[in-house]
Amino acid sequence: MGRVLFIADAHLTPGDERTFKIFNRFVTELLNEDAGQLFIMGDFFDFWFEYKNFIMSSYFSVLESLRRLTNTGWKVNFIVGNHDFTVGDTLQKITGMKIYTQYDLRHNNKLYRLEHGDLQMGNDFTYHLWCFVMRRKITMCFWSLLPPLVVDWMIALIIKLSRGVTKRGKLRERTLYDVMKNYECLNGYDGIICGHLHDYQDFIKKIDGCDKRFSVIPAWYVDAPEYAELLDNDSLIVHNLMEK
Ligand SMILES: [Mn+2]
Repeated sequence: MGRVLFIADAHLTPGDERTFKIFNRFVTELLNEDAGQLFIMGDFFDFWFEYKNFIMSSYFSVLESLRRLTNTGWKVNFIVGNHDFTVGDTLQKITGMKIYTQYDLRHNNKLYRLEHGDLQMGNDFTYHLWCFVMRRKITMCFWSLLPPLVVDWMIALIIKLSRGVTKRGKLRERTLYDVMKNYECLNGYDGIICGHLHDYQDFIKKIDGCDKRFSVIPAWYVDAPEYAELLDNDSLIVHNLMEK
């Protein structure tokens, strides 16, 4: 069995050709090795709204890369983020990826809870209310009635404004353990692996006398395209595609 890899928060933006190219290069390298598992930990797209019959052409090359990966046997699992929570059947069909809001990863006799992480960020009521409204079917229906370009423009604006709501700048300085308020969701798990916070973290903390792991996959930046690998011995290491 091949490697277990993670990438998070690539925030691919239409027109951002450099980031697309680097991601495609990453995929080309993976195609030369034994098929493994790739977990895309959310916010892969800076914005994705899923239509039945429309896909932004800017994303074609990346979607094609993902399709090549799954065709060669790689298991690609896409865990939705706060920028791309509308992904669904269309993306799944085109790429062969599987889409999850949360995934249970069994590895080396351990069970890890994988999720993007935004919903674990404390008790920010405004943010949870925001997610509740945005992720309703009725809200989705409203968006889908509008022309794609209008939605594109409106969502870009909302994302810009919502950066204040998620208090991203502040979160970056804190650890996943500190910002999480609901440790009960870790009952039955050996730990949690997230994205969203952008900086690599890997800590063991005691919760009710049990060791729990708190890991954050670093964001994939164009200048530092980092991805993580969970090794057989359970350590989580970070690779930089540019430092090979
Ligand atoms: Mn996020």
